[in-house]
Amino acid sequence: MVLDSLSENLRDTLAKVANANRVDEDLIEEIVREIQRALLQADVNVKLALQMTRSIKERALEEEPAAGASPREHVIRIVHDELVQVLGESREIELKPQTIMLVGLYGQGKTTTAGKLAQYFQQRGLQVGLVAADVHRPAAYDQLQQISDQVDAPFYGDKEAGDDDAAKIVDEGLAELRDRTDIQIVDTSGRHSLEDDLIQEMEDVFEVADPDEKILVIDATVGQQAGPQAEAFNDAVDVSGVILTKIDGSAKGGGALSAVSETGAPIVFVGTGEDLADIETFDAERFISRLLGMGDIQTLLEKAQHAVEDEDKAEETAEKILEGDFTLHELKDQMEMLSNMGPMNKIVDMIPGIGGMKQNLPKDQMAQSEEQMEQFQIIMDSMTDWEMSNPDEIKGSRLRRIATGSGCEPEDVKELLKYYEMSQRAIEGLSGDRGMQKRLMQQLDMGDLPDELGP
Ligand SMILES: Nc1nc2c(ncn2[C@@H]2O[C@H](COP(=O)(O)OP(=O)(O)OP(=O)(O)O)[C@@H](O)[C@H]2O)c(=O)[nH]1
Ligand SMILES: [Mg+2]
Repeated sequence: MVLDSLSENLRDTLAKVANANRVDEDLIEEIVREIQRALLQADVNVKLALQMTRSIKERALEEEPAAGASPREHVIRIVHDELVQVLGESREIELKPQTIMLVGLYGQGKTTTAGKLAQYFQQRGLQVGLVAADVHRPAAYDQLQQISDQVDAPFYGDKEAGDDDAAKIVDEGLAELRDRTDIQIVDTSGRHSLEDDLIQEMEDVFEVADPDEKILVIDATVGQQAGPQAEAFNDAVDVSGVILTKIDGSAKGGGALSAVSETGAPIVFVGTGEDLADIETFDAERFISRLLGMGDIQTLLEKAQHAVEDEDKAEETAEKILEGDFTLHELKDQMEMLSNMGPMNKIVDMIPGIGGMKQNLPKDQMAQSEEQMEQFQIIMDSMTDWEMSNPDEIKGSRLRRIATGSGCEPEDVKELLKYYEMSQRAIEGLSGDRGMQKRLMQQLDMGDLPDELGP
């Protein structure tokens, strides 16, 4: 994964959001601070990092979540959007016959990238030829020739070429390769800085080559400095795209990416290693999703969602019980919540705060077997809403109908009703205990006791 530490930091931050009980200003403050720190560590420009985190904060606190989105999903979505926006529009180099020229300063990865691109297009069914227009270093010729052997692509160059021969070689090379290949990639020489003679050489070569793409290759390890470099080249020769290389070996990749995006020059590929296969098209949306591990975050959110739903339901049930509203509905809710939790005598644990009171409950109640609980659930499924709310009215023909409907004996229905009554009595017993209630309310974070529960 590219930009490992930025990715890790952002993922950790978002995991915090996904696992949070509630999204409030404190949490937003905290995550915004952490995102800021992560961005600065990745060498993202201070101003840009501040702007972005301010925007995240504002949006997280002011915007309404989209329909169906939880507050946590909302925040994660905003962080994602803002990061994508920083990386700006992306551009894809078309898969079509064309001439591509690579330019850039010394040692940025041009020659390696020429080989990577050749392989990339070959794998997509296009014939590719390579032209060695770096006439200043004899070793450059050998390097590209070796790469062309490696990818089995036609190659044109002149080992004996002199310092002024770049345009001539490009002219000859393209004349030869355009007949035999779909895509011609021209590798040019680098310089230590963007001096007049480099600009002149680029312009001369562009003139004879008339390239479809003028691609600037920049080493991402320079971080933010990639911005001014892209700008200078763009001013001088109007590049059509940027390839950021060595994004694998740099903690500063975030700075390079954002700084280049700010210049408006679209990033078209990123180089992610020394191998010829280590190149990836650059799509801001996809890149950020991967950086943030959106798949992981999605899973986290789903898990957190379930936890909260259970929690909300438990709270709701406990609230109803405290208000003296304990019908078969509440009993069933509890049973369902517990269905994956093993022995059903844990049912009392589900009423938060009461778990410790188990010893006060009738022994019989604890003894109910799981099998019986399952049967109880089936019986309750055969009841109408009204019956669930009015268990005291279940008798006679009504009771027999429920038994038949759930495929059991009237005795079993009576068992359920007995179990319900016992549970209700136990809860009524607890309702008289104000200290117990208070602990319960605190545990549920429902504030003070409502009046009707006062002494
Ligand atoms: N880790 C890593 N190394 C890379 C990447 N791209 C290029 N390199 C390495 O960077 C070094 C320079 O690459 P070159 O392709 O020779 O660079 P260049 O721009 O052609 O250099 P000059 O022709 O001398 O101007 C080589 O050691 C490459 O292996 C990349 O994406 N990741
Ligand atoms: Mg080179």
